[in-house]
Amino acid sequence: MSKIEEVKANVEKGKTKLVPGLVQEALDEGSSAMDILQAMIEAMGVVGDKFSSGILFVPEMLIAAKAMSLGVNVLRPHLEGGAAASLGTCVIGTVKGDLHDIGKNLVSMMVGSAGFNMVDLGVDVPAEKFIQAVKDHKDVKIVACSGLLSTTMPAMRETLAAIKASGLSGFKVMVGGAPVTPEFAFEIGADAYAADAGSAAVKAKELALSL
Ligand code: B1M
Repeated sequence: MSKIEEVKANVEKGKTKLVPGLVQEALDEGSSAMDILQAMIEAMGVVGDKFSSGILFVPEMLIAAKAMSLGVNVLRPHLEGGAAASLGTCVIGTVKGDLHDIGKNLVSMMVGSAGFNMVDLGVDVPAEKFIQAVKDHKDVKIVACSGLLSTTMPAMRETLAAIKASGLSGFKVMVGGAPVTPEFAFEIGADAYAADAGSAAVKAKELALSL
């Protein structure tokens, strides 16, 4: 089994003590940070499928998520681009009712690397908190909303409606997350949709430069 396959297998099993060391060993062997990240994302896909099939339960999902987060911490310096922050501020959060944060954290890391100051509101973020953050921070150019549950897509819609109703301007809104589609993004009035963290960074930069 290659080191990357070991990383994947141990994220799936939620081996929190082993994963950081294996990620480091994979890097030391010359694997790219993006390939290791991709393997961990695939592992979470397997965990999700096993959850859907009733083979795994919430505690196992939680521990696999913890293992992945620890692995991402090891990758972080290799993924971050280190651009001088000059594109403005990006407010990011996972919408109300939704506790998933791994994808949001990856998006935050990549968008930050593209040159934004990140204001991360965390998970389960109500619309008012997004709005308050725009008011509280200077130079907000992007509001980024993540959602992983089909049941929290209405919260994403409500968040965008509340932002629009607030009358605040001078920034663009980007949405993403597994159940979100470009069609849904368009329907709820988002300025952009991104499928993954890398394209979110590209999109955020494009949006900020278009303002
Ligand atoms: Co949850 N969960 N979960 N879960 N969980 C999913 C999402 C699920 C698909 C599993 C399944 O059934 N197959 C399913 C949702 C089904 C649906 O809605 N259609 C599900 C469910 C049902 C639930 C609970 C309801 C389970 C329960 O309690 N009965 C519950 C809900 C809790 C809540 O939020 N209120 C729940 C809980 C949890 C844990 C807390 C145990 C844990 C999360 C821990 C954490 O995040 N710290 C968890 C996990 C780990 C998962 C899976 C297994 C993995 C998610 C993940 O981290 N993926 C997930 C199954 C899966 O994804 N296949 C599942 C890796 C991550 C890198 O990918 O988050 O998709 P992702 O992010 C990507 C893109 O989506 C995109 O870029 C990222 C990186 O490339 N992206 C954006 C994300 N945000 C973006 C924003 C952007 C742009 C792109 O712009 C702003």
